[in-house]
Amino acid sequence: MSKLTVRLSLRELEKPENQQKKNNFLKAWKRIKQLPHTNPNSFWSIATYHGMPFKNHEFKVDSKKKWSGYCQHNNVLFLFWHRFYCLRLEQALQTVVPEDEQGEDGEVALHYWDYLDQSGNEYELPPILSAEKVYIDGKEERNPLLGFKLPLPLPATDTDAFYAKPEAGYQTTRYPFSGIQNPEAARIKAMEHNRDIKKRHSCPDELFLHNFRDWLTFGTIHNGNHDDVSLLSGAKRALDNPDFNLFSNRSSSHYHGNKDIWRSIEVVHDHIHLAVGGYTPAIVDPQSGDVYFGDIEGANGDMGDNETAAFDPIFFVHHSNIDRLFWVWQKKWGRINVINISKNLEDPGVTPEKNQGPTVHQTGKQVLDLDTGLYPFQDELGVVRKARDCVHIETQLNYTYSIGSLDKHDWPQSSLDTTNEQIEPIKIRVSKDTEDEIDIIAGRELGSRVKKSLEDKLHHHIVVDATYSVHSKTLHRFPS
Ligand SMILES: [Cu+2]
Repeated sequence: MSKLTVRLSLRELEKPENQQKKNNFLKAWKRIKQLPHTNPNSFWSIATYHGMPFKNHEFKVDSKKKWSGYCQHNNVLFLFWHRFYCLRLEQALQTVVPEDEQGEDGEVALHYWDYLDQSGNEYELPPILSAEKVYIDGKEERNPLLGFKLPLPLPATDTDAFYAKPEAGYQTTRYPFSGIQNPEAARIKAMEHNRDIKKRHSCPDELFLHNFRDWLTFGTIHNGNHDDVSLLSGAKRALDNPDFNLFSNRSSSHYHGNKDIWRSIEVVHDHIHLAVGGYTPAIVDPQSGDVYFGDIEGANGDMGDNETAAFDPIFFVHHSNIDRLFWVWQKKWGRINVINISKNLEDPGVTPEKNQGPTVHQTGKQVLDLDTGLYPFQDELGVVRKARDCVHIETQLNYTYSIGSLDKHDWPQSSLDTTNEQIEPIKIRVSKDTEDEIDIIAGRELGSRVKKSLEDKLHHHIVVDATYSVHSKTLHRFPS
């Protein structure tokens, strides 16, 4: 197996010893953006997986019940789908700066934006996300992470015409500006809004930073109620929850959880999207009577909506960090090999019709689990990827993360022994040469202490089948 790809924080990337890595990262970004849109490794191609342009136009909408992008949100597959998504982008970056061009210690990786890092000027953006100009191979160039100019239009469908970009050449937009282009009346309002911002503020970047700081420190207004959970404490609360469903997604945590105690990592993720893109409550156009999911008077940047968020490169350094926090949770709770998704059908995070609606190749009542196809991701043989294929990022996917915020070099062994009533037990066949099946707490990695206590119980030595975590035939649920 080749060397593990190591993803660093964008601040670590600024260190003198990482200059080659930073250069290659920027160079790779520049190149995937320049590839022809027909190239599968082009940024355009990969950005289109997430939302617009919609894949399955025969879905008649009911915009809240169907989602015609591939991305998974509000459900138990959110973290898995985006894990493969980040990997796909990272592979494209590595393709355009091949190994022989990378130089010593210049490995290309999808580095992460550690916005929860409280160790320095936490309320500033890492320079690589804000600088107009950067150096690539010694030449000053426009920073490829600032945005993307779409080579093709995003046509309006009956699902989500509001976010369509009817003309090619649209430039992605961030707070405090608006990128609304459709319909024409809405486009004109957005243009006026943008002109007004520029007229009144000599430095719109400061408005962006101010907004970002507000989200980071104070939380925000939801349905008129002030939510005073800062992003950092929200993330800590999410990581403290050993139940995968509750940790992973907004639908499950809203259903099960006490809102004051638990918080899913998806909500933390949402807040960064809104901090970068802007918040957009629904309004009705007084003239046409059309309902818009956005306030044209305010900011409406691409990161604030699923339809176009992935066209802003910042999306991927954000999701790399969310994926890292997923890995931190896995390490903390001993789930680096096995993750148990609860199939409680009352949980709205489990069936598509109760959350974002079915995506392409899904049905509304389907139960989402470790074997659900994560379209459009495939392995080398063209087999559709599943959550089960991306549980262990190092052994299954060959990458890892540096130690960032909320992470520890070694989680205390005791965390593996914590029991929690909410967790459904599963049976794991621990050895090939015994037929015994042992009940252990769901998803818990078979750490040495657990192994020892099982051995004591069974009075014989346990040989752990190394493949038990990734093959369904050795992993059974209790019949319900
Ligand atoms: Cu996202």
